[in-house]
Amino acid sequence: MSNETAHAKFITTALLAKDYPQIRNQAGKLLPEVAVVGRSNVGKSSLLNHLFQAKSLVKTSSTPGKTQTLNFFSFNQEIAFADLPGYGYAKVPQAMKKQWGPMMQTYLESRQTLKVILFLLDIRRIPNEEDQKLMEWIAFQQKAAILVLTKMDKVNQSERKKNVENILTHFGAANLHHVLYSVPKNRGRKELLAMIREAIRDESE
Ligand SMILES: Nc1nc2c(ncn2[C@@H]2O[C@H](COP(=O)(O)OP(=O)(O)OP(=O)(O)O)[C@@H](O)[C@H]2O)c(=O)[nH]1
Ligand SMILES: [Mg+2]
Repeated sequence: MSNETAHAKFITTALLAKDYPQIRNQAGKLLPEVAVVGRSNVGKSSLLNHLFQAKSLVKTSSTPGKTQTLNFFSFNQEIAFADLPGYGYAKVPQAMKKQWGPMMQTYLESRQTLKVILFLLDIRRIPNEEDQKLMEWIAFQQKAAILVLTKMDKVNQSERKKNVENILTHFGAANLHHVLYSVPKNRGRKELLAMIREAIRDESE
């Protein structure tokens, strides 16, 4: 576990672009933003709590569809994070499903400070059509993406290796930056923070 201290703060919740916050550091500079995307229940909100070393700053649930709005946070006066609602869960109400596409598209296309997208995928799953489409769209927008394979504690070491290869092949991107993550086993935090910082540096050049 990294000893790096974390000072995370909840900023606000938003649905519409006009309500997105301007998140600045003490010097008044806008913070680069990292968005967390992926299907419902993949562990987006849990990952943010773990990154923040906070127990329940970000609301999580074992029931898919917990996060229904865009939720903004600041981390160490350094990085802003947006926790986004998930997709692909059958039991989520129809009205919410309809809202998801436009809400995501507006955010991903119009958010000026957005630098890096964390794309979460359960390490036990093969990316489906929805996952593929989202990944293609991210590539098309030329956004920096980091693939985070979540819940690595659920598979043994040999499955782990096989699954990672399978997933990368399905995305058709063997060179995609990726990291394995586990909240209960405390794995991946330090690596992911380093990858995020590097990606932000690259985007700012
Ligand atoms: N075993 C294991 N379970 C995890 C891990 N990360 C998250 N979970 C569990 O997965 C479930 C969903 O977690 P959330 O963080 O709420 O998922 P989400 O992606 O934010 O879901 P939505 O808000 O519905 O889109 C919860 O029961 C978590 O405890 C992990 O690394 N390992
Ligand atoms: Mg969530």
